[in-house]
Amino acid sequence: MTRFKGLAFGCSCMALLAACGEEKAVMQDAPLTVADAAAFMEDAETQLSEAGQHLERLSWVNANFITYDTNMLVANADEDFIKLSVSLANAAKKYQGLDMPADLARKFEKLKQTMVLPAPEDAAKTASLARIKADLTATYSTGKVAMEGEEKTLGDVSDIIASDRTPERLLAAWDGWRKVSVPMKSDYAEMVAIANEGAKELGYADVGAMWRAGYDMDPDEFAKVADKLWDQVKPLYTALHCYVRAELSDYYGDRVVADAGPIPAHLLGNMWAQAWGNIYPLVKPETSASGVDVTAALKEKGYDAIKMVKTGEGFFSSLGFEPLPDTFWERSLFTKPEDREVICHASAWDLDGKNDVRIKMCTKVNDVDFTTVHHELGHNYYQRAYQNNTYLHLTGANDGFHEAIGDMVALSITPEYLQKIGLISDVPPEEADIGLLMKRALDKVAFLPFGLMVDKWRWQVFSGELTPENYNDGWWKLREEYQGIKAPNDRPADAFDPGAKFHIPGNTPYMRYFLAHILQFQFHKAACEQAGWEGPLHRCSIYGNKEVGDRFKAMLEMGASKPWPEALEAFTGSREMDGSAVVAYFAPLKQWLDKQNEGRTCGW
Ligand code: X8Z
Ligand code: ZN
Repeated sequence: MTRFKGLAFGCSCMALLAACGEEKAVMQDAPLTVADAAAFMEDAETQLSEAGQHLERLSWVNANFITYDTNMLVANADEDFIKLSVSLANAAKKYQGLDMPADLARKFEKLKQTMVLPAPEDAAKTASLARIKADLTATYSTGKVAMEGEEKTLGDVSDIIASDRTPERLLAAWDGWRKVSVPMKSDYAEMVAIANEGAKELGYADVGAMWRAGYDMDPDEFAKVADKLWDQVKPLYTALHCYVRAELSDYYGDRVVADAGPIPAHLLGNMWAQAWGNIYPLVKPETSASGVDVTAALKEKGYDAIKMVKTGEGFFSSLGFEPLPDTFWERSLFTKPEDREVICHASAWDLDGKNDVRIKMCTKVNDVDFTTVHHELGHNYYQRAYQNNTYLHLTGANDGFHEAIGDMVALSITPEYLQKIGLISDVPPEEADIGLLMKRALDKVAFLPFGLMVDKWRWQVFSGELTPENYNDGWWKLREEYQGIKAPNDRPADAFDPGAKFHIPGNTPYMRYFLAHILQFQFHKAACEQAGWEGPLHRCSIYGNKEVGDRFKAMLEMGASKPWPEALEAFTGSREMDGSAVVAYFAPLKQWLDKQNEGRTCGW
């Protein structure tokens, strides 16, 4: 936690802030200077840091112990944090028009972005916003599905979607989970209205524009960048979709999956059809030698949650990162407690802006969570690496970077690596490559349109293009347009299916994951080039490469102190996010898919 550093004007607490500005006006009546702006900013960062840490600790307790009281406590702390952020962002307006150094000007922009959802300067609306946020998260995280005579958790129904192959049971699990979000809809609409008012007060068209402003470029320009990235990878997705639809049609019959049009969403192995790796056994290439079954290997070698995390730590250590502190092991949550409600959705935390980093996961021993462990640790190593920056720079170069770090490392989990750490004994022959690539594509390529459409939906909600009565239809329109999937049944009039995805009630912007699924391949390709790797990208692992680790660390240490193109350039040599690394990585699979798809009509 950054402590109070002392200021030229000695104004450090919120109550004094207004008085301080007035004092200057009365005493000196002098125009505000850049030095004034810098002093204001330093003080603002100190206050935000202290309030932020308080909110973070309460949120940690709430996420580990969801009760009526912890929900209330977190709502109160959130309310205070929003009030502080809004008052600082509004107070900052008086420095507008000053000719500031670029760095300071950028901090003033960032000062308007410390809240995901801003409130207007109105105490009652701020309190409502904070209460709704806490309620939505709690409703999602404690949601249960009545199925087969018992109360199932999201973890239980997700397991069914992952492994069951009977369409009726899959549908019951899929549909059951979507009942949890029905009561969220009116609160969600109220929250959108309040937050939009807040965004307008800060000078944004709406909350969506505010989110798009977080990328060191014009918000409209960013929307175009996202579309351009999608255009680069769309042919690959379409080929995968075409092949998977044909395989599922063979398996389930064309009464369940037609060989044209969108795929029903309950058959893709994931509750949100966002990553399809779980249906690999149904669609795996027949000609391919058998690949690696990481879930089976983990189970066979007796891995538990802690061993999975230790293995992840080992990878980062091999790149030259310091081991995780003892407090990480003492304070993290690794498995689902039986005696209380927790937020099971995996997350990584930084409690003090220094070394008090933790993860919170309801880890299962399987390949998906093995990857998620690396994902979460990526956040923690990033947080530790940038700790020497000031408050507003204690984050990723952009939010996509933050989500890409651990994923980039996980791309180096190759068969050779698994053999090195003793998880498997034999590395599969080259003929297995198409299978390995297929498994990766099912997770990573299938994710791309989902990663894009979630915030396309929210942007439409925030702009007013979608009104509450159209929330659900608008969601499925985008699901079909981008992912080529459809709801497996008629959706009831009161359905609020977006709310059945954690990040909607949780208000976590989602474009970050789309960007991360582009960036992680860009990072991986650059890392492999730095390592002098000349083989196919999917066989490259940077495990143990300290030189690559040093360059990686240098990018991470920058945090958000520089516009993201500079961070990207520092590691990859490029200043643009670029989908061509995804295309290069999957090129052998694309060729194979195109061959399989010959004679098929692809698209939906
Ligand atoms: O939410 C996450 C992480 C935590 S930041 C587990 N992810 C997205 C999701 O689960 O929907 C990682 C991939 C996409
Ligand atoms: Zn993440």
